[in-house]
Amino acid sequence: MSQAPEGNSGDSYPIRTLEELGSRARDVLAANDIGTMVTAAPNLYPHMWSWDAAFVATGLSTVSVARALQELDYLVAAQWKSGMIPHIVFSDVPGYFPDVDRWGTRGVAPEGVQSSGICQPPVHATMLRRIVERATAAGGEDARLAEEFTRRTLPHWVDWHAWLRSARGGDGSGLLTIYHGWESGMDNSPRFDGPYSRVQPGDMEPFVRTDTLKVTDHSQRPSDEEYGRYLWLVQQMADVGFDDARLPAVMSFQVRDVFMSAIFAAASEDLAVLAEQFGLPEEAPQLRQWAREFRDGVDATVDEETGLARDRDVLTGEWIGPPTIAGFAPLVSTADQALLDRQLEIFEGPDWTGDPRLAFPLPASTSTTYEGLKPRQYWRGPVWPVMNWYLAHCLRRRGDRKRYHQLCEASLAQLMEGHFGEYYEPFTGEPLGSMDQSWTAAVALEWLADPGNG
Ligand code: 2M8
Repeated sequence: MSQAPEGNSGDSYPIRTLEELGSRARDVLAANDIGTMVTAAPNLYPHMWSWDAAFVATGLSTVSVARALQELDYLVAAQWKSGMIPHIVFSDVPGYFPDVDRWGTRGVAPEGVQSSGICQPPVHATMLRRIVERATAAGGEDARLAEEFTRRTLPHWVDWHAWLRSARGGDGSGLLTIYHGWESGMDNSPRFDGPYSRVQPGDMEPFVRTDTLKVTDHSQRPSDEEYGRYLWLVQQMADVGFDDARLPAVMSFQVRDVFMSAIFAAASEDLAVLAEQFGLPEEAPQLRQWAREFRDGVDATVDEETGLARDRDVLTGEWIGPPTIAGFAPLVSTADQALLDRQLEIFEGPDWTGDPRLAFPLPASTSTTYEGLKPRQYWRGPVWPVMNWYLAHCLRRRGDRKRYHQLCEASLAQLMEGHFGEYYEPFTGEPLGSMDQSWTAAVALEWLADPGNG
């Protein structure tokens, strides 16, 4: 890449040493820290996002365990009475759409909390366990703070999982249902093309997007038509006061999300471990039961032919076909060794990280041989650093340090270009979307703290 992307001075790129990468990553997190929260990105996303905050916290814990815990504390303080942790906790910084007014959650969210009315993938317990392990290994004040925090907040994380299980996963399928693509975190993935094609926006307030003012190459963001559907779903929820019990009857988008379900299974297991360790052992059997139920639910979605896990459209009963990174959900949660082996073979094969055209052997958000691949567009093709680290973390937890280390080397090589992009073009390695994205900086710190070769 010869030119720095918009908004960056570009005079000191790329980065030359790993020390410099670490120091820049810490600078990014410090610059995005507005005191109460580390915003997801400086310009495009000036608020706290639920799963971003969990990844940001684990990255921050390499610098300061106290600051990492503060991040999770701020998020958990926004928990709704139902147990839901909202996908956005708004700061007072203007400029993001849809804002809290458009969400219409005032009076529904807890007093004093400004939030959206949907959720995001529950990576929190997994990241908290990682922070606790780091703090325990460090000992002293870090260990004390982590223990105090975990004992104090455990009931909240358990309520969060209980809400997911009852409001979104109580139908016996072992899969969580989402009512908006934003809940998956993979907003415009081709996973959702079928379900979104059946969402017909009705009358609603006109709106002006702000994301396309910030990412001026609009081909890197979802289309206006997609945004119309996103806003319509927000309105459908607001019309029933975000009442969980009424959503199944009114929502025109309902998908059993296989990747979120795998995250839930893995995080329920992590939460059980924390519960046993920090004073809530009576919750552990229930959490382990949910872990098994959702692990089995995820395994049961695997397509014999492709070897990939699949979402299901609740409203049509159809399986969802496109080969996206969500197809690797079993890498996160399965206990079936034969399935794991098959998934790893596909993961390293020519449709994924073994595609010789790739700039770095890292998984794209959509298979690079898929005819619908859009290599520059958001969740339709680019490589997402946060996903690389999360999948590698899951492999490391299984004892696979070799693959963790390989993914680490490729990821660090990619990140040396120095902009901490939100996502990257798979074939050229060009950073795209927002620059100085917090979770990208956070996972850079994680890779540097444990390259997996020790
Ligand atoms: C993206 O999503 C938001 C909506 O939630 C957006 O496009 O405005 C997604 O990549 C999501 O996964 C992420 O949490 C969020 C903030 O980084 O941005």
